[in-house]
Amino acid sequence: MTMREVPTVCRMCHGGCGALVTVDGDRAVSVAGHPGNPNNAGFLCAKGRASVEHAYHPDRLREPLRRTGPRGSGRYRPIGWDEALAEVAERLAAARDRDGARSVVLAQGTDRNYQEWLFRFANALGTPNVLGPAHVCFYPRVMAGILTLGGFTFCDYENDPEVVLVWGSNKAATHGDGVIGTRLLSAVSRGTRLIVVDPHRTALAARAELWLPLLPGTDAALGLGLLHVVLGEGLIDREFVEQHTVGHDRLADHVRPWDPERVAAITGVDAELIVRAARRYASASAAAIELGTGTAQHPGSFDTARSAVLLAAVCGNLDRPGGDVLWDPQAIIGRRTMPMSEALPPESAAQRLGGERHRVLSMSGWAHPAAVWRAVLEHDPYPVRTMAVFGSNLLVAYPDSDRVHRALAALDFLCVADLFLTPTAAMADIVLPVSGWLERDQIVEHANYVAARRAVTAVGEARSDEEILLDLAARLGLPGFWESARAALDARLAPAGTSWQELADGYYRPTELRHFKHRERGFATPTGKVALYHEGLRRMGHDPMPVHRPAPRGPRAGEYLLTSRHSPFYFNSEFRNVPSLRAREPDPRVELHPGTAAAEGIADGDWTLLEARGSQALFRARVTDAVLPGVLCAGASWWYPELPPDRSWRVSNVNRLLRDGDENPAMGSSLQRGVPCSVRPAPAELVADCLRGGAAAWAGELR
Ligand SMILES: Nc1nc2c(c(=O)[nH]1)N[C@H]1C(S)=C(S)[C@@H](COP(=O)(O)OP(=O)(O)OC[C@H]3O[C@@H](n4cnc5c(=O)[nH]c(N)nc54)[C@H](O)[C@@H]3O)O[C@H]1N2
Ligand SMILES: Nc1nc2c(c(=O)[nH]1)N[C@H]1C(S)=C(S)[C@@H](COP(=O)(O)OP(=O)(O)OC[C@H]3O[C@@H](n4cnc5c(=O)[nH]c(N)nc54)[C@H](O)[C@@H]3O)O[C@H]1N2
Ligand code: SF4
Ligand SMILES: [Mo]
Repeated sequence: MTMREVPTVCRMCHGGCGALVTVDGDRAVSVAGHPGNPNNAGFLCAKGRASVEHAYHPDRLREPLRRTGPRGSGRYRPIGWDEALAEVAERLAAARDRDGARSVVLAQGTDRNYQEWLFRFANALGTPNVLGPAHVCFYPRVMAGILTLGGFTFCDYENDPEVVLVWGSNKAATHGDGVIGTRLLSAVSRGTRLIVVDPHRTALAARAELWLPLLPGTDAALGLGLLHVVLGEGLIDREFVEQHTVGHDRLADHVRPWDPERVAAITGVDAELIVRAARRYASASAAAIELGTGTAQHPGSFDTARSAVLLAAVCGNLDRPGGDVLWDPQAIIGRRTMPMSEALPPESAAQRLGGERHRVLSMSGWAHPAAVWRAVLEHDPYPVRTMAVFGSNLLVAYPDSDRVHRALAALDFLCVADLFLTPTAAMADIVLPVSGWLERDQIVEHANYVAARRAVTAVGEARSDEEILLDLAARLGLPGFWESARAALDARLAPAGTSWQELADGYYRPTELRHFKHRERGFATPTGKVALYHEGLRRMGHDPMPVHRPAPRGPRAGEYLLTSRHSPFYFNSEFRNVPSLRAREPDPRVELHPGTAAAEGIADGDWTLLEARGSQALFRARVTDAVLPGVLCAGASWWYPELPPDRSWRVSNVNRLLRDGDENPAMGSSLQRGVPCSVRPAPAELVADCLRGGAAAWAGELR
């Protein structure tokens, strides 16, 4: 066989770097960054470089499995695809016939370019309940944009912003949501200046002109403070505000009480620094805002996102070259149209779990996890007994992991499609092996391009989520699907006048960047203008202007403010089992200030016990002055692939320390930032026992 090089798009994260895969026959040999891809220009991170190791990992699921022991025992036997899919289809149909389609919950984690397939399937089946982490991830931003200005914006790095406000984002390491951090960094090397808002002195903060080290969970107050300065000092784009916005005077009145001293007392950021940041942002010829999950995992999420959009609007940065540009998708059947939302009757959509309380989240199509667990455990407001999970490790992704565990244990039927037997998959009745990114043809749709991801290899009998959903749709007789995955690729591209073959040959189709679109057609809102004051939100029972929601309680003596961040070497809960990546960060880490370490008798590298809300978790201390005194920053989504049978999600899972209940009203974002938490050295026997997977861990010695 001959060696060949295939241009494709990496999906070890959802970043979307161009990749060149060297393939020997039907085996991928290596992956390199694609130098011709404008997004990453040859860059490939440590995760991307581990793609081949990940693809052929010995623990990859290679056949469908049926559970043979009690749930959670991890005992399975291989079965054929036909048997597996027949059973899943039968269980979904039986649940629909018995309790209605709404009693079936479909779950997906972070987006992997097949999310629209799951929504299409759910809508065709008739269930309003697709569960995902949208509310703590990307959607406060998405929905703040959609409601305020009729669309979602992204930073225009092609036209060199003078300033980028990096707000709760570690983009240089996380490359979130289709924007590769390298594009931001290269703008910085060309002269873009950074304002960074983060309790952690990240690599971006270290390069910033202004770093605002705020206390976790106080972003909404900062947003009000920035608006106070900008509106109070009249640092606005008057023409834009007059022609294209509604509610300026109400907003100005609303933020007047939020003077820098008041905001400084809440956020811990110097009043003087708040004023300088506001002036710097507002006086730039063009400025963009990169809003990350630092701001999203908190009851202030939607308020902060709204403040960011309002800042961009009043300063005239919307759709300006080098500003925040409204996304203008290509004409494919993609993110906007693929879900087939019109197929779900409005009376079904109105029954979405959590929708009554979190209306904006529900508008985006997502169910709320706390409401899902309640429906499973208490049948309130109606029973949920059946769940099918396509790529989500629920036991580590959501707050109150113990309740998630109880809910999974209580289901009549659980099916999990994954590449590995994760803690969540190990709870399933049927496990479906899915293909990794090197094994599937997929349309990649990001803000600035559409490209082809190419199948270059196969592993065992693994199938793509798209193929699985197509098969299930056929078995259930659902309308709106295609006869093959290949036919679907062509059909989805046809409205843009192209085909799968053409896209694969051409590889990369840039999305045309157009500025100042509102000058021709206004904004896609009911008034055609940007809603600074939002009447629709008020009618939904939510706040028409951003507010600050103080924490339920502050830290007591011996407590610190807990937050978390994503690791550069993992993707959420993935890759703890990939040796080259595990070697980079072998243990779960909590970062703490030298002052905190000294006060608690902790040295760098010690195992510590974090305790909050009555639960505990083990983390290894990393003592660093990069985090603020008084802050504990833990690694997110940790589990131990080496500890069967439950692959212990119980030992170092920061979400065991968090609860639902303190949520943003509009979006339902959970309180995961600034939670009072104690830290102390962990008893050596407990650590040894837990890391051996010993009796203590299983008996739940860690409460
Ligand atoms: N405390 C705390 N909690 C957090 C976060 C935090 O920062 N702190 N982050 C939150 C955020 S932003 C998010 S997005 C969520 C992430 O939550 P999830 O998206 O649920 O992330 P993972 O836990 O990594 O689970 C994803 C699973 O999908 C599998 N997988 C990968 N590719 C595919 C595929 O193509 N098909 C299928 N079927 N499976 C696949 C992986 O092996 C993995 O087991 O966690 C949230 N939870
Ligand atoms: N390598 C890697 N890349 C990833 C992921 C991963 O797990 N690993 N996950 C992917 C996913 S699903 C997402 S959503 C994106 C997330 O990408 P980012 O938005 O960059 O998310 P994080 O790195 O979790 O957190 C961003 C920053 O928020 C800071 N922070 C913590 N608490 C607060 C707070 O209260 N306020 C403010 N302002 N900042 C705070 C943290 O110190 C951190 O620097 O990354 C994606 N890319
Ligand atoms: S940033 Fe994401 S897409 Fe880019 S190489 Fe790393 S894992 Fe792949
Ligand atoms: Mo996310």
